[in-house]
Amino acid sequence: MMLLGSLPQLSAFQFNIVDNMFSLTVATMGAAAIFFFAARSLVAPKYRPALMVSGLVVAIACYHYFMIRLSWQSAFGYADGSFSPTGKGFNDFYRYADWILTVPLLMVELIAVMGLAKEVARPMLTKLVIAAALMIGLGYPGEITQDWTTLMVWGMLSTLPFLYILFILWVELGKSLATQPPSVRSLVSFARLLIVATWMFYPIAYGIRGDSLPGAIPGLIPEKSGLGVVGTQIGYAIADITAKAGFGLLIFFIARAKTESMTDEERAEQMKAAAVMA
Ligand code: RET
Repeated sequence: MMLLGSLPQLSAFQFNIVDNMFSLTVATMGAAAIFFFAARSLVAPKYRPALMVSGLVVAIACYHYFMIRLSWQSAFGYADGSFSPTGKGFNDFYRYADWILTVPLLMVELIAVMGLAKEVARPMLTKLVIAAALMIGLGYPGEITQDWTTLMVWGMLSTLPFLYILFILWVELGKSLATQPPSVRSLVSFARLLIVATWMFYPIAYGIRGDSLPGAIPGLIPEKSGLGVVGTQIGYAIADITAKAGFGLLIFFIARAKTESMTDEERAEQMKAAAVMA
């Protein structure tokens, strides 16, 4: 929760663009959830858990963005052409609660669709999940502070596990690329690239929040201009749509391509195994 009174006054445009962005995000996440759950039947049983997890990620985000939007609307009140803080604050906790659930699930999604051997997948997933929890937990105190030094210290601490995650994905998962069928190799490598590219936006959005902090970002974001708060919220929302719904779609394409490259015998065998389990 941001400290009371720390939010800047916003113009109607600034308030509405964030409010509309949250609304768009709720709709996108909800629609993506329906799609991923329904699309399970289009892929081989082996890849269905990956789609199930994609659906859960966007369903969790749909709920959280709904709550984030409600909190945004109660944090500001309209009077005389602009939106002033009501004093109720804007609850950032929803976002961190969302990440702590969804980031590990995104890792599960990626590893599940790769279909790696258990001996390779388990330790990699354990490392990724622990690092993700540390990254998010360490970032939170900086997100809610009103002090630059605190923001920078926690931000930097959180960046360490972040870099570790990028390293594991790039190097260790890179090695596993060779085990993927040639038809999906470029899709899997694109998924890895999408993670690295979209995840970079999070620390950037975190840093530009500074206009509610003394001094803000000199020459870039003036104090109390609203630019930092608005930029951070829009940045996180765009990054979340790409990292959850966009990434999930890519996982679906990979699962579909792998299903299509299976021989008829392999497919029949998996169907039989799935029927036995059901
Ligand atoms: C924080 C704090 C500042 C330093 C870093 C951060 C990284 C956050 C990331 C979040 C990713 C979230 C995703 C959610 C989608 O479901 C915590 C902002 C490095 C990378 C992918």
